[in-house]
Amino acid sequence: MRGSRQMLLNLFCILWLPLLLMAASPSPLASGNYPSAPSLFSGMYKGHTCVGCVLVVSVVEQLAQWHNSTVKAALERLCNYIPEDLQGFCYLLAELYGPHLAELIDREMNADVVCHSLKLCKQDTGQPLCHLYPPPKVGLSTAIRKAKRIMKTSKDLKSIMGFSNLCAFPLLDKLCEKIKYVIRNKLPFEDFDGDKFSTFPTLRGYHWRGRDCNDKNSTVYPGRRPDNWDVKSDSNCNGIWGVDPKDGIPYEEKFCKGADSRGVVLLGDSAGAHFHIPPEWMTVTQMSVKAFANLPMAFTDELDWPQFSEITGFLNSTIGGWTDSLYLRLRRRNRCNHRDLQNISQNGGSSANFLDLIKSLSRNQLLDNPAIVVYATIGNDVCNGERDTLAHMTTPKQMLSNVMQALQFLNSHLPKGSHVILTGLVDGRFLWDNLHDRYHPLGQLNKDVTYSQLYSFLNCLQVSPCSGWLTSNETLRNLTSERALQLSNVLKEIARSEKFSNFDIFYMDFPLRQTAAEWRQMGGEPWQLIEPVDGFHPSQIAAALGTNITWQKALHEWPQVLGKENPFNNQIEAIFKDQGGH
Ligand SMILES: [Ca+2]
Ligand SMILES: [Ca+2]
Repeated sequence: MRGSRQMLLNLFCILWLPLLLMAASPSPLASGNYPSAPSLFSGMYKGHTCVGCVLVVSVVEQLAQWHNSTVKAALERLCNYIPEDLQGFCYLLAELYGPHLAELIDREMNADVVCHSLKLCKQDTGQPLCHLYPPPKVGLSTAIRKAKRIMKTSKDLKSIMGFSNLCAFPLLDKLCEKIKYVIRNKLPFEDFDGDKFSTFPTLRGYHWRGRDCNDKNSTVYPGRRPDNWDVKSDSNCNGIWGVDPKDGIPYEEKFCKGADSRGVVLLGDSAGAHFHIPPEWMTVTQMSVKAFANLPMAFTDELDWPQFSEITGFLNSTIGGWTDSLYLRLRRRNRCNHRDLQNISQNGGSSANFLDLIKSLSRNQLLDNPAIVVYATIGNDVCNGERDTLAHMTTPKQMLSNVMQALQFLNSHLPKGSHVILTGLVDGRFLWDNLHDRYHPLGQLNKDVTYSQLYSFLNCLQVSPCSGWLTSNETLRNLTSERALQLSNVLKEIARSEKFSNFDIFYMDFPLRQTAAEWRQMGGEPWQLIEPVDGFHPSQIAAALGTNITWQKALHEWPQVLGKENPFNNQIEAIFKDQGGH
């Protein structure tokens, strides 16, 4: 079972990425028409392909430099670091691009020049040539022309397009359909009883929602009120069931009746899902087999790590920092809440696309416990990669309409006695202010790539996660923050004035300023609160510190949200220790 699951996982990695890229495009998935293979390299994929190429070529170049080896040896070294089942794919790419790469890099062409000459980076008419590194002395376009002359024959490169067409293979087409379904609906890939909870970790499985404890019965899942006090079996997966032989009282009744049990649900974006690209993947001085061991898991979790996140994290962090979360604190407060978590987030989540995302919520108004829903789109309503970024931001009017629709949906799906916390948008000026002159992981070996360079490269390609904040244009950064503040005020006003029958509603600012202040007091530096690879997302440290700030605020200002402290926690732990795992 384990072996076959592992193989499945690896297979996914190969299929997942191209499909995910397609899903990121606004139209094709919605209409059900998938772009044909060549179009993977047109439109919006083009920019990402260029970033991917520059990244990989940089790593290969730096590996050769660091180990004083040939480019061919560096490519082989890179493929050897990658988990075994994926190596075939790596060698295939190496075979395809290796000779060209070697030829170009040996002539001291940098990654920008190499990727332009391989046509994986393209210049749009009337647009500038995009580059990450400082241009070569002869000038970028001259260097690219020269490189193109060196490798006149590029026809064999066309076969790379075949990769995106893997789904045409008869054995893989069913799997591809299933993956598309998972990507589209944000529901677990492996869920035999269809209750939206899974026993499989990734592919929207239990890293995202509490682990199912019986995947053959759709009435057994985390978060429900216990069926007949769980006398015979555990119907809500909190590990508590059976009857106390001393007095004949069911344990659920004894310990959890009237205990104010509740779950936690996050409606969030990439920050809430905890987007993270391990810096070890692109720092040649730290590269090893061990550094890439988590690659299949990371890919099949969409490069998110919800299991360590601020709201729903439940496993000890393996990506630096530590794990602290609203869920862990609620569980500590009341052990009956065990496993009652749902992380309904997606990279790029905004008030508009939440309306679709929210449909994957699992909560039964009649059978389940109330929930605390955290609504947190902290940036995407003002963040986009467009050149006229201001014109593509959510307006306060749209925000009001989007949030109200989401709240109405929640009111018709949440059990009575639930709570909703609206989180304000972040002030992203923090990013430029703290990072722009620091070196990116790719620039550390040769001191040649700063965040400011990375940001302009991404802006040039129109794939920046946020061209309003990740820019040297101070006026634009201020305007973006101004809009973010206006949108936060919409949320604040909704929390103040709107009433719903099944939940009460609260507002809190995104606690970045307090997080930074606390981190300084602990002796840390502000840049450590930002993800090193993307230079955009909150880091593991920021997430864990944020939990405490949110918790303290709730404890002092709205304690009813957190429920009572369960006096039986120790007794429950003592009796059901073995079931306490996640
Ligand atoms: Ca299930
Ligand atoms: Ca139970």
